[in-house]
Amino acid sequence: MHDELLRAMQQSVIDGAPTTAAQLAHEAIAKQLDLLHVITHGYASGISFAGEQYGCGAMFLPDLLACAEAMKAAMSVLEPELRKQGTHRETLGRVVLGTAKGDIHDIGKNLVATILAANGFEVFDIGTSASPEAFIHKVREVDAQIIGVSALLTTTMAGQKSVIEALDREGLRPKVKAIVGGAAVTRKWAEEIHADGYARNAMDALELVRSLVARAATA
Ligand code: B1M
Repeated sequence: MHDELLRAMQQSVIDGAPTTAAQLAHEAIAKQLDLLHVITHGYASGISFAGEQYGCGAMFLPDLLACAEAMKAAMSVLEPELRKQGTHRETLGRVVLGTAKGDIHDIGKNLVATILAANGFEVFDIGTSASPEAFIHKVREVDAQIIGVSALLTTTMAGQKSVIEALDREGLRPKVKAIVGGAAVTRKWAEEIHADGYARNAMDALELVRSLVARAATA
């Protein structure tokens, strides 16, 4: 599907070119392309390549920052459109979402938030580097059914465990279900920390949240 456009999107991220990245996003909307496909095979593929280059020392942190800026510029065009394309108008459930303490990565978490919101869930995004206390506070405030903790760094995965331990300590489970995800996270890790579910990407997160909420309703 539109290979040339996808390649241009990848390149705009690798080049750290926010204006081009945003222009290409507008082009995708105008052409009525599948925006999730565009994000995954265009921009996210570009940022993964940049991450690999950074990982092997061929790119430095300022370069990676520029790549992230370009990706964010594209996402700021695409995310409102994805929300608009959402079909559900009634609220299916409330989800508190954040990135684990010490972790500032938010591109993937924001995409998960957008997909959930576009599909009928009320999402309370508490941002990045969120402490277990912040998660607990928000869950109580909005009476959420689901809590989602994203982690991109191996060092901040422990923050997911801390949130789950805090939920248990506060007696909020099993009423509140905890899900985890992020590049560093595996299903095995999710099981190890007794999460209620693991999702590999934003669409999997949507299916997982749907099934957890449905199961809770019939329990
Ligand atoms: Co960072 N970074 N970074 N970084 N960065 C990684 C994660 C790294 C793998 C790069 C590398 O070395 N190859 C590496 C981590 C190594 C490790 O721990 N294993 C790394 C590092 C080391 C760092 C710093 C420590 C670098 C430094 O300062 N020396 C630093 C950390 C700062 C901190 O957090 N305290 C840092 C900083 C940055 C930038 C600021 C430059 C930027 C972030 C900008 C931002 O997010 N606002 C950045 C970026 C862009 C990356 C990479 C290249 C791309 C991440 C991304 O946005 N991917 C990343 C390499 C990589 O992942 N390949 C890397 C696109 C996004 C759509 O995918 O986030 O995976 P992702 O989300 C997916 C799924 O994972 C899933 O759904 C999403 C959509 O499908 N998902 C969930 C995510 N959260 C979920 C939650 C769920 C369910 C599914 O339920 C709750």
